[in-house]
Amino acid sequence: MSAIDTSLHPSPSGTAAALAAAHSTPQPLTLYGSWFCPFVQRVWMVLEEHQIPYQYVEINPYKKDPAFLALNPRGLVPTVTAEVAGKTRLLYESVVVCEWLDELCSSTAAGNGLRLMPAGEGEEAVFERARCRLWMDHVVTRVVPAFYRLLQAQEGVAEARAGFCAAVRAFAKEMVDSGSGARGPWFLGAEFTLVDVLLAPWARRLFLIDHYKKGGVGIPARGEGGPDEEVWERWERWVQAVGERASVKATWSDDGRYIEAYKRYADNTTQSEVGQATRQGRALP
Ligand SMILES: N[C@@H](CCC(=O)N[C@@H](CS)C(=O)NCC(=O)O)C(=O)O
Repeated sequence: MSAIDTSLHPSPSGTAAALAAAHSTPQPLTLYGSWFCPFVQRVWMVLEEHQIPYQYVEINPYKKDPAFLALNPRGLVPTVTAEVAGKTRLLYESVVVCEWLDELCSSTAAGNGLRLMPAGEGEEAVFERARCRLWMDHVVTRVVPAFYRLLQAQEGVAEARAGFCAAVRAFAKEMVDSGSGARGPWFLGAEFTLVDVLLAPWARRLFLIDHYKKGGVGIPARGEGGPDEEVWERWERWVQAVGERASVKATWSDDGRYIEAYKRYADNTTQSEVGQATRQGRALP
């Protein structure tokens, strides 16, 4: 398709460029990614959190190279290959890959022993893991689609903004209601988990909506949250912590590059699968 987004910068910039360069030599584990892609950033963050060896290979998923399609028939990044215990493994879909890598890395000697899901036995721990999965699902099925609906909206911006804010508010309210804020900024308070990882790339991209959409994201400023003041303060605290997280910073290119890359989303001409699904009111790929 000629309108496909192939005009993107071919490689990461800023801190992500340095990180990609530091991970350019072949390793048993390879992440095929694109610097601009938030789904890739999830997986890249998990690798950085665990500090295990990996190779980062930049590709343009819009070009649908046959060699890439042979790895991932869906033709999407992130895609990961790994040699594990003498077997060649291949997986795609960012949530699946994040969960797989978190379990794999936490059990390998090369890792730093981190676990990005609450550990432990017993009903309480089992429930806490399930609650995390519920809010991971909320991010995937509610917040992320609403982000694209708002970014791509040409008409009905106010409605799209209200939809996005409602999805974010539900996430922030869960953090308030669970009392996690007393322990730390993350969804669970002190521990950084996959719930945070799954939403962080879009939180970091909120400035694109402020840049492109008149009226911006629409989250009330401090002191203007009315009855939801506590909820929006909790959200702000979480967003700020995301911006300061080392794995978020390390995988981030220059702001200006994202502004260029997301222009096609903002004017709703992108031919990406996510963009087309949003335009057609379908579930995201
Ligand atoms: N559900 C997938 C979505 C991945 C995705 O849409 N990646 C984009 C880049 S941000 C892509 O590869 N797009 C290629 C295309 O739209 O043709 C995941 O979570 O990994």
